[in-house]
Amino acid sequence: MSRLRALLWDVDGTLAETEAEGHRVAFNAAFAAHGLPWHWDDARYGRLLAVTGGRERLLHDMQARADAPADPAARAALAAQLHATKNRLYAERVRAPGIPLRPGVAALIAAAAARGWRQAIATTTSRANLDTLLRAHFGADWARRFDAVVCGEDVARKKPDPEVYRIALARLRLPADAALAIEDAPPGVAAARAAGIAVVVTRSRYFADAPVPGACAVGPGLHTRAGWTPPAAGGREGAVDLDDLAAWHAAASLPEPATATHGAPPWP
Ligand code: XBP
Repeated sequence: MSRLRALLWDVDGTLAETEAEGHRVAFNAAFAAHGLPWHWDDARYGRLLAVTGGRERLLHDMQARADAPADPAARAALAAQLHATKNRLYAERVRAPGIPLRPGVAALIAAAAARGWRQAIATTTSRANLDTLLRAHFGADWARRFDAVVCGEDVARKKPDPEVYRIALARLRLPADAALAIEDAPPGVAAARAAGIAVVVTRSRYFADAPVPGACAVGPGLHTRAGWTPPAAGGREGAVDLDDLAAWHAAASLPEPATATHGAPPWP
């Protein structure tokens, strides 16, 4: 029987496909606004998503650019300016034309609330970007839908480090085996697993085929019970529901939570 009592939601790629037409386009507009001839095409951006956090992504990319400032302080200052501009432009895009929630997400959040499950946000994105996205979909009081909201600013180290998930569990006052993470990207899956939490993966645009070792279920999206591994039981049609999540959670082999020593991030 499943002990599942809480859902821990990733944001970018999981709640909404924010990366390609949201963050990526806003990064490119920020480069132009700062007079830089830089451009992140789709393929490059997909590779850069291995680096979580927009400012960290910028700093990583600058390491390979001869025209980036050589001085570390100047480089950090430029990254901070670009990130601030990107976030402003991202917010404009989220407001109009808007970025929809992925199909099935809103219904599952509502169903979990109706069943009394606790819910948290566990994201590496900035609080302002999260606020803009969820305000657009749930209104100014969006945070009332969640019992904990943990963002990039709340952690010393972003995913794949498990800190964001550990903080979410602590704020929910729940053990790891009472929660299920919903993720789309390998760094997020690794973070949840290292915190001892079972993970369901909804495939997203940039991680359609990425290996996600340890996920207890992998499928095309929460809007459909078709195409999941392992299959959703019972043969009925429709969206993934709470019973599907509970069944996958019950069958998951839960990882031992890693000790709180931080592993090295996947970039220099
Ligand atoms: C996704 C990310 C973020 C966004 C940009 O986070 O890696 O870095 O691409 O966000 P998650 P910021 O999947 O954990 O929601 O610019 O706000 O850092």
